[in-house]
Amino acid sequence: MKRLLIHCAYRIHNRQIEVLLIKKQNKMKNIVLLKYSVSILLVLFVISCKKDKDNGILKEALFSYIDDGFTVTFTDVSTGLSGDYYWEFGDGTTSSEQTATMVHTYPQKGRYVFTLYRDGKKYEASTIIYLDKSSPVKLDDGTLSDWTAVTKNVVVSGTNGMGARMAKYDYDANYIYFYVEQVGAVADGIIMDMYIDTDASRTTGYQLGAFTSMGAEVMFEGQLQVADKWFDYYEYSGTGSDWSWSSVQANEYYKVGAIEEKDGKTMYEFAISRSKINGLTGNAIRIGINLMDSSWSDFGYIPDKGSEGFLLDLNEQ
Ligand SMILES: [Ca+2]
Ligand SMILES: [Ca+2]
Repeated sequence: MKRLLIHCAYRIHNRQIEVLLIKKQNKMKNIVLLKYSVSILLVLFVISCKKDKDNGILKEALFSYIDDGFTVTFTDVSTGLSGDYYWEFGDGTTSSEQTATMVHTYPQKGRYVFTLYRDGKKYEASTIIYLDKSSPVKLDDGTLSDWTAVTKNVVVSGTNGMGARMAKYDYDANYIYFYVEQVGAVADGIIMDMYIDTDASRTTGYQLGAFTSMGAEVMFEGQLQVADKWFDYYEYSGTGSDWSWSSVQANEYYKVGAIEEKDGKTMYEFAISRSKINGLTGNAIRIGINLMDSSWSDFGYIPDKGSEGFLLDLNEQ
């Protein structure tokens, strides 16, 4: 079977969308697969697997969908079709309900292949959906007030946290979100080293002195609160406590949201992409943040220096 493979990348609502278009030329049948991580209120349109012209009238199956956590609303927007509906959700369940809008709640996080069939399965459209819990955090809303809704993964630094005050963490299918609070002004130029134990195992990765039960596979170093932001991505390439990190080149692996100065403190939010950083699609990670002043001297720790790092469960429902 001869196939034409076109692989292209689109930016839609700042989401990375990869589209695989496979044309089975001998059957004049097109299969379109959209591969992406979805998030709340991201509307996507999936085009048909078969497109016909009948007396000059275009006929194709087409749907859009919006997900909110594990609940997905599918809307039929097919062209030129009047026949029956058959909904295959990809979690082992189907529906033959004759409706143009279908709401379905998936049982858990995961990857699902959804297919809408029309006209006795003569026409179909299909897509892969990645689902995870939703997050209230938005990086494009110009405020940090969205973090008041994050109450679960809150880490408050104590005396051994020095100039650090607190962090909050959250995540969805696309990103892990971070909120950091530290004393001082943006102009102080505080530098962050953020260590991530991606397999939540002390026995693998860099053995930190500051966070006793962390073996970090990944480190980010940079300044996200300043105008000229940088945030370099490294993976551990040594053994034990050797300081040996390899720089990793990746595109758009982080993004920064609001930054505020208030009451002698600097607060800011950012996110790292789960799909672009190795090891972030597992069950849990440990996070340890070491802040340094502009002379690279210790400035703060989240959680406190000497603790085990913060275990972020990535399996919340
Ligand atoms: Ca925000
Ligand atoms: Ca590890």
